[in-house]
Amino acid sequence: MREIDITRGIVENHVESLYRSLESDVVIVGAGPSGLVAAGYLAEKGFNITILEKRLAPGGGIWGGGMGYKYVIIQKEAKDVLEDFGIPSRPYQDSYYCVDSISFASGLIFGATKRGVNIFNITECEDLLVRNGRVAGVVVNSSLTGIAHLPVDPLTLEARAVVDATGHEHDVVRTFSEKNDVTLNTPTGKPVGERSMFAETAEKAVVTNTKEVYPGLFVCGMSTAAVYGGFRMGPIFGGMLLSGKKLSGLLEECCSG
Ligand code: 48F
Repeated sequence: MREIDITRGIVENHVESLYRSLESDVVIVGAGPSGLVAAGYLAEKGFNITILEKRLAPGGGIWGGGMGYKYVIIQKEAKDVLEDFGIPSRPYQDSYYCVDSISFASGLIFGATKRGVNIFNITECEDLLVRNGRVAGVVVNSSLTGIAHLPVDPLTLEARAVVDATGHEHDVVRTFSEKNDVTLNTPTGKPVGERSMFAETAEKAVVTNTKEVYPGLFVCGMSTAAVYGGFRMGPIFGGMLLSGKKLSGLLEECCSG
């Protein structure tokens, strides 16, 4: 056993992965439930999909369930998505299912990667690439660079579409709006800001507001609430799954044209 063979295997495969993502059909920023679902459905249709996740573990806000109690609730309308990803659930009352957050997170992550989604963890999207009034890619860096405040320049990946799936942070849209004199497709032209809890309305709005917020830039999941002024909903996740599914349809159209 030679140690450098282990190193060579890691380096060669990582670089090959990075090459594959240099020109993606879609780059999704954030590996929470909405981003993973959209990515999985699109990869299944043969699109080249990259996800960037700044933390060590993909899964976003799933792992903690509600206040660390490990189950989450899903409405029956989203049960198909659980089935498509092979995630077990048990019925709860008439219209809900209860899902163990550990099997939920791991099922979505494995479901996305086995369909060919290229997930880069510990990788942060710090800016966008914009050409002629259209978002054309992402500017990325190691999350460790940001944590250590090191003056290290980023790299760039091109994509036909970019998605802000960064949850409450709406990091991509917020940075884009702060840095550029742009008018977003929102009531104010800027991110409107998230509102307090009102689960039923919030869940519907997450799906309705899954859309293109600027040419080439889409929002899904909880970032739609921050961008379009939606309510928060807590640990009910059907809206996240349905948002990801809707987004996959929108992007399929966008990337097929
Ligand atoms: O927040 P998150 O799980 O996104 P989501 O799909 O789901 C929201 C729910 O988890 C929950 C909820 C349901 O009722 O309200 O909050 O909308 O995952 C977002 C992911 O994006 C990553 C972050 O670490 C998290 O894993 N992220 C945020 N900013 C960046 C990023 C960035 N600039 N670059 C890369 N990853």
